[in-house]
Amino acid sequence: MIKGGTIVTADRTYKSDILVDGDKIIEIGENLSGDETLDASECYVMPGGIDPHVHLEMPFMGTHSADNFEIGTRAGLAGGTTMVVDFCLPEPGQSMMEALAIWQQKSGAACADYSYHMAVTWWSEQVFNEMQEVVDRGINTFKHFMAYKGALMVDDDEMFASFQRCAALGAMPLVHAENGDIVATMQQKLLSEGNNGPEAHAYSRPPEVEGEAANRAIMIADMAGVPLYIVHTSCEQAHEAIRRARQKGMRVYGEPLIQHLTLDDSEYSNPNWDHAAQRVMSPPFRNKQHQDSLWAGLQSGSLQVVATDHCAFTIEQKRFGVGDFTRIPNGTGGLEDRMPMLWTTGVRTGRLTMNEFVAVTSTNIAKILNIYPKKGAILEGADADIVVWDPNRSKTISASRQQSCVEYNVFEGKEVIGLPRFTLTRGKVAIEESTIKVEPGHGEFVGREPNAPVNAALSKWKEITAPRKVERRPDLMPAGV
Ligand code: DUC
Ligand code: ZN
Ligand code: ZN
Repeated sequence: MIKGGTIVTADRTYKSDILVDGDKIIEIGENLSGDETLDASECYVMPGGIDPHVHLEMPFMGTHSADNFEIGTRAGLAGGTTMVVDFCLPEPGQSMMEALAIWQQKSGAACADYSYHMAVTWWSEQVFNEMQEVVDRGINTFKHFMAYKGALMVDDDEMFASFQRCAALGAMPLVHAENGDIVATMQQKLLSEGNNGPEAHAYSRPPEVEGEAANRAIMIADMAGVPLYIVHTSCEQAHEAIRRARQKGMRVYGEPLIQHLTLDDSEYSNPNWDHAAQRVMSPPFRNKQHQDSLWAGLQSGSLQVVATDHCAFTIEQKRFGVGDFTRIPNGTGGLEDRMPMLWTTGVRTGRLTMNEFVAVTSTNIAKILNIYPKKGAILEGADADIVVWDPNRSKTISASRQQSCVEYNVFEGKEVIGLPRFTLTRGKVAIEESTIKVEPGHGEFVGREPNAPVNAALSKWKEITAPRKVERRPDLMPAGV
């Protein structure tokens, strides 16, 4: 029994106790009794966080991200996140089913529940057919990289084909929106001019390349009649495209990262190469104007979700890029810090209400990914993924005390106020203040059903269907042709 707390959901705040049996919430009410009591006095009791965007042990840029599923999910739990969604990445030419088997193996030691998005990294009849099988296995989202030319990137024709396939399957495409051709050109120009440091990473990926790609993906999704989810929305140009599309009635979702909300591009001017390289991720950190735009989007609802893109690399891995910024593995951590950082910089400053905090860290994500109310809810029958949040507990973020295995933290030195007192994963207490009680292997795969087709409402554009050939009068044909 979770006793004496104030329940905060995406739409209500009220005092009540919660009774958990096995892995479910079985009763919500006053004066309940149970065999074991967790004291939630002075605390908010919220649905556990869901991070819809992480890369655990991901093969990428000649190496693999350092935190595996066990470490990553433990870091999540320590910060109040009870579920993660990773990206299954088939190599171009590789079967989706083969890649899925590898990801299933990797996630076996997860401490908390997880799911996958499937990446479309190449296109063929085989991929077209396998997408059905992927949906049958409980994966209803397909990721497309518009950047990383020569590696993961897909072209517009491949995206259009894949988006149409998603529409037919009730699945939703996701895009990493950056114009990969332009990034590659700018990278080469910068290198040829002697700009080889980590600051050039940001110069090669300005907001315009993200805005262009976001607009393009939205138009292609519109033509395919499918909803669209734009991952790591980092700038006003991409946010503007999302706002405009939503105003037209299109179901387009945007996902700012906690890093983009709270860290800016001055990090790349740090005289210490390691400091700057550790912050190299794509898209790069932006200036204050873009950060304000992202906060405004969360407040107004034009952006729906806060994620991390957790993709941690060690100092040694980052140093692969000394002398050539294009070889710095792209990625930063954040899984443990997302909820405390967003509470501190969002709720405590008055930018977000507590209910909005729950929406953007959990409930909206569960709804968009079609796992609500199993996840993302404090309701009888929901999974007991619960965070008992102590708004008065504080700490200074430090790599020396983090769960991630890398030696640094991009939020180093930041003071956060608001931390879990308890984190429960499907009924098990995984975190009790600073004590970690998680069990590797406790996490389970969460299958996600396809969505009901909503194509009709999405687009005014209609493909011309037969008869499409205009019959010409022979007497009006140009003579002699
Ligand atoms: N961006 C990153 O920074 N890392 C992982 C992949 C990505 O798109
Ligand atoms: Zn990405
Ligand atoms: Zn990512």
